[in-house]
Amino acid sequence: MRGIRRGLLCAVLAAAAYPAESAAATREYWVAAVPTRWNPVINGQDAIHGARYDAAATIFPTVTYRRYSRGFRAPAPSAEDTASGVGRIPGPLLKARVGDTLKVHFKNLDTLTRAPHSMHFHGVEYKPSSDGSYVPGFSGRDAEVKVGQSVTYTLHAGRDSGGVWSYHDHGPAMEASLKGGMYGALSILRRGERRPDREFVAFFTALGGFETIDGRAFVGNTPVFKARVGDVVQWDVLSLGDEFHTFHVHGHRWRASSGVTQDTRSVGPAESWSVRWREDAPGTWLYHCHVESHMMQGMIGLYRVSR
Ligand SMILES: [Cu+2]
Repeated sequence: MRGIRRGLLCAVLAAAAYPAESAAATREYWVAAVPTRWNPVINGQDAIHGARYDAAATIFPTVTYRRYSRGFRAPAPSAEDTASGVGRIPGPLLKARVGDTLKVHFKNLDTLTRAPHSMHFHGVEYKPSSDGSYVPGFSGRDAEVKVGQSVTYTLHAGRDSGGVWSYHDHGPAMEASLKGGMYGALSILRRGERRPDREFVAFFTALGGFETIDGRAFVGNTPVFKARVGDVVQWDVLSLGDEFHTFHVHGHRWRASSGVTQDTRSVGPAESWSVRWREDAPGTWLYHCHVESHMMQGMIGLYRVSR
């Protein structure tokens, strides 16, 4: 009897922690703005062209979003914290399904610049008090969270919210924050849509004097995305900043919503989209921005498909 009760209790707790994918749920995240030191060229080289970079010249202090456990008790382990596998740019990948309510608790721990910060989310429904955008004389504390303070943004994944969206600082220091990597992705499944076997976040931005994917420049520093033949893979492609990029993957094609087959698609500032395919091409492939100067300045990486 005790065993059965304990089993039931476990089932109830598991259901609370991991709501069924089909039922509308409230999903809570704890995210803080935290200082870090970032190196876009962490291995010190552009492997394709043989150029070397001195870490003293490429490392810089910055502030990024970091995932925390419930109640901001502790930073999340890095495996949960990073969307890309290469570090804290972009910030944590927030996930939801159409119909869900998201409660994102944000705390400003920026002891580096001590600027007020915020989180502003694309693609979802919210009241102005969860907009997170600084408008002098109009916006509230959601738009300028001071160091040591926190707010909660309440967002709803509406019927038209399915897809991938960016979130970013929209406080008074927004321009510097975006240049420093304070952004992340929000991935929302449509009704009845299954989660892919692999989800890759590729965030295209200029950062620290380089053209970066997920804050890193050049093969060997940018994420090495991995899949197996048969996997349904989803690429979440996003961009912020001042430039347009063209996402290209070697050896693969996908069907655009227009019905046209593509192997390259552009993404501009604050645009975002995802593509899916079932993997059938084993090998080591390149993915990159096809704006040539961007590719030369770092926007290129590896995609490994095993059998
Ligand atoms: Cu580009």
